[in-house]
Amino acid sequence: MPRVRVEAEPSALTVDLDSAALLIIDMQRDFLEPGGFGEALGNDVTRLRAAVAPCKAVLAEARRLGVLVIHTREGHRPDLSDAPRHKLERGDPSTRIGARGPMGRILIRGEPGHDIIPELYPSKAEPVIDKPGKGAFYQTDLDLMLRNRGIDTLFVAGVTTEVCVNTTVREANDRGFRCIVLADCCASYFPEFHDAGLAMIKAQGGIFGSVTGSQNLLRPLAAVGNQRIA
Ligand code: C5J
Repeated sequence: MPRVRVEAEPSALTVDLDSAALLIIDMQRDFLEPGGFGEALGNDVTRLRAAVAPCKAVLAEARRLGVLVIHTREGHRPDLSDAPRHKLERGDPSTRIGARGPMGRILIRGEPGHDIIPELYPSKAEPVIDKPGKGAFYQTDLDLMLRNRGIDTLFVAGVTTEVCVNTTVREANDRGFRCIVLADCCASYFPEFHDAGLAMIKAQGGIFGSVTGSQNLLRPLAAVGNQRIA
């Protein structure tokens, strides 16, 4: 597969699409829709919607070009045995993790709210990583999966920018993966945390990774598609 040049901050990068993957983090109903975990914590979940359309566009291009796509979901076993006590004790008891809500038990695997939003629903071929923590590498087989497929670069999208996206990027960086975070494909309940989360990644010469807008990836991907069709 071809290489593409991606304009990014702090500097442009060349990416071999054979060794790149699109990682879409926690685009779950529990975070993006009313009645889920995000709202239970007092957040305005509509703030996350801005990331959906750009994510959808990048997902479509990745699928078209055969770039590996991996989705993640944050959540816990129904018996809560994989959830630390301090996490379970957060918030009002009637809306905590495991409590019943309009989309089933909050942040519990197998419940409607835990699943990925219909707009970005994984295809059968796309691995879905169920993670008990914020980071997608913690207690999952993501690292193994990426290494088995020879992946060294991750295009990162999802929610929320400063929590699961940032944690995953930091984990990935320590494990030797190059991260290119797609700014408009990420979102936060707190716009200032979104901005700060991205700033922290790209500061100091890209201490955790690079940041760019989805258009800066879509443009070179579209050009690849045209060359291949011609
Ligand atoms: C949060 C996440 N915010 N996916 N999870 O609790 O960022």
